[in-house]
Parts: sequence; C-alpha cells; structure tokens
Amino acid sequence: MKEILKQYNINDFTIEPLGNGLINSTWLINASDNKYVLQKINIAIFTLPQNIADNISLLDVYLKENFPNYLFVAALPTINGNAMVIVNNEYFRLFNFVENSRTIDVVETPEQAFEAAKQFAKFTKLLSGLDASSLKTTLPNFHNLQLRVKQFDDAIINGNVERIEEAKDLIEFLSTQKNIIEQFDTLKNNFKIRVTHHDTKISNVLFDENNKGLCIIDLDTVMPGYFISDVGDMMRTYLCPISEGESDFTKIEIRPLFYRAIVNGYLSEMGEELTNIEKKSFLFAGKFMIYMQALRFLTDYLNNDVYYGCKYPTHNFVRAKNQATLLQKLNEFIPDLN
Ligand code: GN1
Ligand code: MG
Repeated sequence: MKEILKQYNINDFTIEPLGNGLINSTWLINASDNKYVLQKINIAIFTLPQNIADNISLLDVYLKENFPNYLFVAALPTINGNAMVIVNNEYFRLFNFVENSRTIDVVETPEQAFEAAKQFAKFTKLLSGLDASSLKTTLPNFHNLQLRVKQFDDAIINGNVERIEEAKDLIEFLSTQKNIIEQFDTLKNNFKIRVTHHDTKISNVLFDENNKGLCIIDLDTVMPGYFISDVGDMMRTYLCPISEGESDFTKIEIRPLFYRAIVNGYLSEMGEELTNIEKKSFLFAGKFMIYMQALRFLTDYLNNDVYYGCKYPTHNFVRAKNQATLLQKLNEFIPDLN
C-alpha cells in the first residue's frame, strides 16, 4: 500500500476496509491532508481495466465541459498523470472521499429510494447528448439475459452434481420463468440505448446528512445499455426491506410506496427522455433484473462459487433463493401509481 500511495504523494496514512462490494476490494485512506478511497480492481472479472479508466475519463471531460456543477467522482491522477497504479499486475486507483457523505446498505424510506432513482436518472439524462457508443464495453454481455440463461443451462448440465440435486426445486422454479426472456425479446426493440450505470444498488449512491442524494459511485459498469438495467436493479434492491443476503425469506416483501418512489424519482429526471413503451416497462424492468440476478447467483453456486465472493458455503444458494422469492412476490404485485 505504501508503494502505491507514494505514487499519489501520500506518505503518511492509516487504512481500513470500506464497503461491501462483491467484486473489487475497497479501503478508506486517512491521510494527514485528506480522506481517500483506494480500490483494487478485480481483473479476473474486469479483464480490461484500461477500458474503465478510459470511459471514466471520457465522461469526466464531457461532464466538466457541459455541466461543471455536477459532482462526478473520477479517479485521481498519480504524480505521473496516470489514472491507475499497476503493481505486480494488480490494478489500483484512488478517489477523493466525498466530504460529509455516507452510504446506506438497505433502503429505509421512500425518500431515499426517490433520491437514488433521481441520481441515476440524472446521470443518464446529463449524458443524453453524448453518443453512448463512444464508451467502451467494460464487461461484454453483462446484462445479456439470453447469455445468463445459457450459462445457467450449462451449469445444470456441467455443474456440481450434489448442488444441482440440492437446488432441484429452485432450478425448476427458474425454468418456469422463461417467459421473461420472450417478453424481453419483444420489448427490447423499443428500448433506446443510453449511457447506463448497470449497478444501481443503494450503496452506489452517496447521501448527505439530510438524506439528499449527492452523487453516484462505482462506475465500472457504466456502458451503453437499456434503462431497464438501472430501474430494474433499483427494484431488485430498494423494494424489499431486507437485502439479497438475508436467509429468512419470510421477511421478503414488496413495499408499494418504494415502488412509487423509484418510478417518480426516475421520471423526475428522465420523464422527457423515455418513450411511452419504456414508461410502461417499469414493472417489467424489476422482473428482468431480479430474474437475471437469481440466475447468476444460482449459476455461480452450481459452478462452485467461482464469481461472487462468499462468506459461507451456501451463500450463493441463499442469495439465489432470496432473489427467486422476491421475483415471486413481484409477479404477484399490482402497482398502484395513483
Ligand atoms: C456485483 O461488486 P458489486 O457488489 O458492486 C455484480 C452486480 C450484482 C451485485 C450483486 C461486475 O456488484 O452485477 O448485481 O454484485 N457486479 C458485477 O450484489 O458482476
Ligand atoms: Mg459494482
């Protein structure tokens, strides 16, 4: 760490782990002058870290030029002007810690859901003048549902035999949800490609002490995409009072006021950008993302947990069952937006 931080001219500091991401490693750096966030990029997953750095710098330049007051957290340059430090083929980057900001892990109030949805929508709206295809793809096929289903189907054939047996009922349930793929195939022709965040969980929004959204973070998966990726991941993580890791599935429910807050928060910025068909697809967005996440967690469980960090052996199985329960609840939910 000393060697890395030296390249930012930081020599005197303390360090502690920060956040709960499943992919990258993150630390808070307390230095004499300032607080920073240091991150190690997981290059087993993000195999092209330079693409991420290029995207963030492209967005930074565009936003600074067109919306100078927008708070955009780009990586700090090293003393040599590089966006990353590479040590022993490990990639690190450093950010300023945003003063007086905090993150939350579970959405407690509809106002927080509104604020978060507004922040992600604002980001996409401000970038509507930028050609989305000028961004590089950082994770090919990241939200490609067909591919996720194929990976799931492969895991059912080639995965861990005992786990496949153990997950029989869940595999059966997820196989009955394939109508979501057909719906997606029909709808997607009407969805526009925009600059989309692709990981809109609540811990990727910074709040101030009054619970107002300050900015969004975790920009590795910012790529061209559909708005359902962002709105759907909000549904997945804001509608329910407990998180994806909870094993008491009786606590899983859909909170109608939070649904409304996501829709209203998102439309408060993107209302004029979305087409009518897109506006009618909010509920579908939730089903799409929850289904995909359930497939991804179960696929990883059947493949012996090669992708997601796990704290105990059945962690991915619990997460998959949690998400499948949430999907079931959302399938029964009838939104009332009046
Ligand atoms: C991963 O690492 P983290 O927590 O930001 C994953 C997301 C999932 C999420 C589930 C690159 O995000 O797609 O929604 O876990 N990111 C990647 O908690 O796969
Ligand atoms: Mg992420």
